[in-house]
Amino acid sequence: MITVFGEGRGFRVVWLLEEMGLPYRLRRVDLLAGVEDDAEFLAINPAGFIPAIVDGDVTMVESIAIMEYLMARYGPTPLAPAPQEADFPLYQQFLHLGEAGLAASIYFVNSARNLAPEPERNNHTARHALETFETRLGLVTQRLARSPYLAGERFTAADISVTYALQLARRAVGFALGEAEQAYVARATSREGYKRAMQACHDTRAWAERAEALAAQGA
Ligand SMILES: N[C@@H](CCC(=O)N[C@@H](CS)C(=O)NCC(=O)O)C(=O)O
Repeated sequence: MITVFGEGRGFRVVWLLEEMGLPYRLRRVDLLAGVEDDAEFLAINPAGFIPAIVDGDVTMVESIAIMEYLMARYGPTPLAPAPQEADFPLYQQFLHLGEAGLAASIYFVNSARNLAPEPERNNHTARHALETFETRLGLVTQRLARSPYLAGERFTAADISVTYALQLARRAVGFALGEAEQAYVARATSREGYKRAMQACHDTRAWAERAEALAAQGA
């Protein structure tokens, strides 16, 4: 049985597991309360960040690497185009851009805007991180003008990676997505696998509801 430690980017892993129909257990990790006293989790990831997985004698961190591991070990799956398929290069590109270009950048914008002391909020690094997010998002927008999903005609794990990043941007910093990105997120999140993942991930669901309520107040 695969155990997923923590939501956050762990939502990507849960979504993938739901799409693949693999059994798993979700173990809550409360980052807000702090993980100092969570000895079981620290034994899995001494660096203290989420997500992590345990699968038999395999322990891993990094959401994209975990997804690649699961698809390689328990595939083949249509979520991962094979290297000889035409969709493969852009699949690889957007699978990684979803974390390295998008989520990692907006994560630090959130940290600056919502967690830093007031005088440190508007700083060079936070502005640079936002610009990085926006330039990478431009590649997503360009691609969506040509195909419904990032690798091509079919939904893949690259869409799980990028959809999570776009939701993070919207929920954490109120980033206004364009029409094409909004339609894309609606398309990806109408999947049954996404809905099951949202049912399983209580913290993510509560976070999404809070963000929607805040957005409605601002509207
Ligand atoms: N690149 C990593 C990012 C992991 C990450 O930063 N996770 C956040 C929550 S989603 C976290 O644990 N932050 C607390 C920390 O880094 O100590 C991944 O994709 O898994």
